[in-house]
Amino acid sequence: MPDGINNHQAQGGAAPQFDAIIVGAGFSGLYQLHQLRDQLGLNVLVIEAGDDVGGTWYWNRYPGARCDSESHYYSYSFSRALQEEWRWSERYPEHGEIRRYLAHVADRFDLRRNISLNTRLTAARWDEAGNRWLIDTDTRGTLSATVFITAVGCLSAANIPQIPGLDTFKGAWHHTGRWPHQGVDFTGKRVGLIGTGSTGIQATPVIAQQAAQLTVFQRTANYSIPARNRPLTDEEWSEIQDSYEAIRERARSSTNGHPFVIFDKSALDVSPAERSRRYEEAWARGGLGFRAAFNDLLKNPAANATASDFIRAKIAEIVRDPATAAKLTPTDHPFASKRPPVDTDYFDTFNRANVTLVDIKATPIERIEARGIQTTETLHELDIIVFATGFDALTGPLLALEISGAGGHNLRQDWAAGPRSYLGLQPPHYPNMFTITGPGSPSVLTNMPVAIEQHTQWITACISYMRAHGFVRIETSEEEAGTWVAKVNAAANATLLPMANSSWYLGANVPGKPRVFMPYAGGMAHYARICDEVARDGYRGFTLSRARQVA
Ligand code: N01
Repeated sequence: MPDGINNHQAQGGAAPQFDAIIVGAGFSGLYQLHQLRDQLGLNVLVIEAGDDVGGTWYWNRYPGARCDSESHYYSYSFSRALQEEWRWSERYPEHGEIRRYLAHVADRFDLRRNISLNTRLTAARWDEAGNRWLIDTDTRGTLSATVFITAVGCLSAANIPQIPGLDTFKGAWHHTGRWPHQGVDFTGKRVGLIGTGSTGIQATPVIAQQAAQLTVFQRTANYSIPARNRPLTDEEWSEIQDSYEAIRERARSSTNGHPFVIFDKSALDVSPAERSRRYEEAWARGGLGFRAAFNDLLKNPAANATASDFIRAKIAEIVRDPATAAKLTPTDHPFASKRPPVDTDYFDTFNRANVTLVDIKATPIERIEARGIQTTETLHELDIIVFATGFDALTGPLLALEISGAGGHNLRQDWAAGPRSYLGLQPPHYPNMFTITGPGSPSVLTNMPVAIEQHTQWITACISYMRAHGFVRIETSEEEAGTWVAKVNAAANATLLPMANSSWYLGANVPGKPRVFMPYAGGMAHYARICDEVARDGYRGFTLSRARQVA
């Protein structure tokens, strides 16, 4: 049993009290715990539903699951010793390696004693009289904390489409974000995979190698850039170690939290020959850095069209059957207006004899039945269905917590028309609550650890300030949230991001979800400056109160 958890509840006593309760033991929750406990000396508890640390990576274990950010910067930067002792094995970290890294962090900083595993938060309620949060859990009764911090990730609520007849399917089915820990054996099986986002694009080539037959059901064709994954050599690793501080600094001062050097010219300001040379080089290097080939790919439609056309031409080159190549070619949105996937042999996989592509815009899925998936054209007989259908992103994990705030407010109702939050850090009417990488912050538009470190450090500094000045309550207002939401919209509208109608950034992938652009697209470094200025101005936009004012 972690420190600080006692059995008052079982004995009918008051809810066990903590200075802070954090939900989630992934990248965010672990570092937030370390800071609050070891820097500020607070009594902190992390609640985690899984049976180990890892967060998003605890659940995402599907074949081919690895991060699209490169390993040496998809990691914490706060501890030089940690950075020096952990050696990543490949250019992109595979899911198991990320879990081993996070387990190492938990052990190294002795975090486990303040983490309650196998514990699910069932509701969180603001107690006005006590000026505290009451946190209901499934295994430990009700706990109480002055500060409530959500570290639940942005992509953790699985989106499983309501396709009629799924319950009648005689085979097995799995969502990639809830993958069985023991793995799934595809040997000799007829597999159907629905979804061609980053996940489906990673899983398709790996499943194709094992399955007897793979049928990929595609709703929207996607752009994808080769990842060019490979083992990191000792020489590369020592170069990374030598320049680590500069790499970290570049990532922190960038738009997306990646240490890319963005070429300082428009795609339209160079000759066609140079443009094509640069795209070829970026394609050969591989990875999300393709977006840095020019400085206006996400701002100028004509510039973007040159990148989109380049990738379309690559698809036509790689995929031998012209009809399949045509189906795989995206035409309805500009490159990178949806989160761009990176892949290992994705397009080439459609040259395999055991792989079929079904365009479900042309021949939609009608239902699932005992033997497989019935489209308007035919019945695809299957043994296993894989749902690579993504997540109820950003708001889904928060709304699942059933949070009630001050004055009878309820987050589900408050966000019925879209998330409202100041800086993506706190919604109005939810005092002393902080949302790490919440909607309205750069979050999913960045390399996540950069956004996570910035948010957790800001929250730690804020709590430290409150304690130093005798404040016990911090809250924001409807007005501040409204102004910030307008900035989030304006930042998105200055880019091509809203041009993708089916993007999960807009909530468009979940039926009935309000279509609101959720992450802040104004850039990570710019956002961090705004947060710093807010703090420097005595937490402008927040109201801080001392105990007697609260009572
Ligand atoms: O999910 P997605 P994902 N019927 O929403 C389709 C991160 N990630 O899990 O485009 C049929 O992107 C849907 O079709 P459409 C990364 O940020 C990171 O792939 O909506 N199809 C789409 O093709 C990524 O962006 C890593 O028309 C349906 C697919 O399912 C995010 O997670 C690795 C459907 C879902 O694509 C989400 O990626 C993997 C339906 N009813 C993922 N509903 C890293 O490396 C949805 N689809 C860190």
